[in-house]
Amino acid sequence: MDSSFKIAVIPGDGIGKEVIPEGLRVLDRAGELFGITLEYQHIEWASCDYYLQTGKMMPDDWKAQLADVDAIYFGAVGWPETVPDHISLWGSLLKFRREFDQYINLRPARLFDGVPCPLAGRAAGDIDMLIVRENTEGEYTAVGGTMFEGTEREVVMQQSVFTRHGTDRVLRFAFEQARQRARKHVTVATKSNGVAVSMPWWDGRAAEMAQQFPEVAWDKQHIDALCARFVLQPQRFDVVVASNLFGDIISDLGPACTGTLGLAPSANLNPERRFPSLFEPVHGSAPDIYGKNIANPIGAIWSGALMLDFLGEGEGAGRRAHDAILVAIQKVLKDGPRTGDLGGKASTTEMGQAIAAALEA
Ligand code: GGG
Repeated sequence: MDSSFKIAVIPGDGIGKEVIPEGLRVLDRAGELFGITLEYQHIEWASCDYYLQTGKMMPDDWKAQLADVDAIYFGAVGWPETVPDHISLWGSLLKFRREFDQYINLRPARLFDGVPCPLAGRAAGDIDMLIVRENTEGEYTAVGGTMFEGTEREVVMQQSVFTRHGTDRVLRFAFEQARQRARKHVTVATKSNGVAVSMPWWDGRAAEMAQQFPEVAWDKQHIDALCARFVLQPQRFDVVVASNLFGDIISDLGPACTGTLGLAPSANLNPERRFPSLFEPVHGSAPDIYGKNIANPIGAIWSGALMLDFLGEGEGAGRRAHDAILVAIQKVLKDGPRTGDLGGKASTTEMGQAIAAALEA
């Protein structure tokens, strides 16, 4: 296996600039321990600061600048005080996802020992789910428009776009993931009673896909009932697959049920590796806590572990480094320093240092 990789490092906005250095600290230590060489290309664009200087979120030649990177390690985007959120998001993160065809957004949520769970009576291990979010189409389209703006006759329209190709590939990926997991179960999150064209169609695509995976059990649930069950019976869920918007919502709710969004990682994948994949914590830029060095860096650190695993194609040094980072995170969550979202007083830096120190080959 190749064990030398070039990574574009994009901290972005707000606490992205605080958690990414801790992620790099842990990646560097993992690199030393497992013989993985990481070369970083540090990038300041894809941030609202860059937008304020240039009027764009990214330079015109952004793709050329990323031509030889193996992956992108990303912090957060958004600074609504100065740049409207839809401009910063569509000008950076969504461009990466769409133009690099990162059609899978993988978002695990797990309840760890030592993390106060907001749900009564839950213990470590009770929640272990993998949310698979469709990442390039669905409700996230720029297809629509307004008429009679600013008048009483104002009309606003926005289309959702679901393609057979796009839906089948995310469903297939979810079933493949489930096949490799102990419980081998997929839940398809839709809303086929209310959204009466596209969602029954999604359910039908899922039923057809399920026939190719007889060893995987599956069900479909309306998104509203599913959200209630996330809170009341989270142990029911194994792999959950959803459209872009539904997936975004439940991948905040899932980690919130495991104690804090600060833990949640994500991998925006182009599984065929035709383009670089992007790894980022699920949380955003959190302007309310930025500048205090109190953000939880675990979402970023875990995302770094997912990156090594993906680069190593799920085996060898990459897989071992991933597993070791997860063990180090668990050790620190159990006995080590903790940030405010976990009920402690540790800084972002202290958490990062503790996880790097706990890492063992
Ligand atoms: N690190 C993730 C991040 O910056 N998220 C900003 C955001 O609002 N994302 C919306 C989305 O993922 O669809």
